[in-house]
Amino acid sequence: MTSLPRRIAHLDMDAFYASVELLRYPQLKGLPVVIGGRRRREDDVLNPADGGLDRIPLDAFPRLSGYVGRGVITTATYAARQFGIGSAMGLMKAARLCPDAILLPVDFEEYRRYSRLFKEQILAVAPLMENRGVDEVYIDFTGVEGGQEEAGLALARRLQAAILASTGLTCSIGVAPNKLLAKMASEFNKPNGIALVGEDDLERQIWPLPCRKINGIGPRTDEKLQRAGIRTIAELAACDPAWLCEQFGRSYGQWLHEAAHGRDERPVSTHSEPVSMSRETTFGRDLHAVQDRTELGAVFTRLCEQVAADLVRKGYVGRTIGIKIRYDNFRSVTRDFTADLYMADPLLIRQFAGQCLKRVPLDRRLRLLGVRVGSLRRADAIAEGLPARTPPRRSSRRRDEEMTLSLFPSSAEEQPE
Ligand code: DCP
Ligand code: MG
Repeated sequence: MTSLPRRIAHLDMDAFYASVELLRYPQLKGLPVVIGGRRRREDDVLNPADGGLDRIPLDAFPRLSGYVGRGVITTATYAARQFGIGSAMGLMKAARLCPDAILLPVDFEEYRRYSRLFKEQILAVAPLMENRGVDEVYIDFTGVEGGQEEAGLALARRLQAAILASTGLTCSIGVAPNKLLAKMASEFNKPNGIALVGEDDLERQIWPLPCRKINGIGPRTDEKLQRAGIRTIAELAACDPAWLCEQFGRSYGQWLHEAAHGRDERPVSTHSEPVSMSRETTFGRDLHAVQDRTELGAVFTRLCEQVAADLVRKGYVGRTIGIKIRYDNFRSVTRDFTADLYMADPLLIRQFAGQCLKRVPLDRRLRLLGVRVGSLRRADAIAEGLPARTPPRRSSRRRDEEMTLSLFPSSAEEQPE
């Protein structure tokens, strides 16, 4: 039996939330539109009693101009991106860049409906699909009928056509020998594009890219690499693996080396398990760790309780506890700690998250706080509190802290809300 070459596709919808909105309001096609913020009174016009959404005149749509508030953009149409607007940007900043852009509120239910629709189309053709979130999936083309034709191009075209026909939405697809390269490739010809990356294309197509383009290299690693003069994937590939292990720890160091050489053996997993669960909140006003200690502590505790409840409801335990904060200057930092036991208990999560918080500077005011629990396992597979088999790993640079104190008062001391 000859084994077929591995062909893995990564498919990602184009400007997903915005494109779904444009299906309702086709008169906005080609215009700068951003999706974000809560529903406001100005948005009421967008739901006329007679349902004629496509007849709402352009000048009835709310604009970014004069926006005051703390909302953040989830996504923007490609026309809006030309003004420098993009995901995660504050709406007030976007309003300065393009005051005439149309601002629509988010409608998650509708996006989830379209998410199910486009994934059904893929599953009808290629059953080996891994869900990666609301608008992206990996698909194993290897053994699918027609999956090897033109190195995957033919099947990618068929999928694009099927999704367009059933949803009216476009997507971009990358096909490569593995998930790592496919994920990068799907961005190459966005929107509505297909890109093929073969093993021989590594040097020409992948190596010139900045390290950040590797899914798994975050801003902190990138910063550290840049400080060492490593900007491109080619430069990363040329690094001595021993040096990478020294700098980033053994397993991540080795992974960096493999990734830079385009190597990735991960299978496409059809029963995709959640990787982490998190809760975050943007405050109504920026809070200070000292002046607003009680309020922050209460929010922090509530977030831990919410994540814990999510874990219990979905039947998971986790052992990597992390926090995310965003300062008033929009800089974000994250910290995490991997414990040697799995947990779903709000007090335990609170304690570990509190330790993480101690490792970030808290002299600036905060606009956002988040709590995440990762390294998940199904609770029924691992009794809670049971030590993990692998030794604890700590991603912090400070390895000398004791897991005892938490920064904010623990929930036991807190006033009921
Ligand atoms: N999203 C969000 N907040 C972010 C990033 C994304 O709410 N910081 C949401 C809105 C996006 C969707 O997730 O529509 C998918 O994210 P993508 O990164 O795939 O972005 P888009 O699909 O919008 O655009 P692209 O065409 O670049 O994929
Ligand atoms: Mg997308």
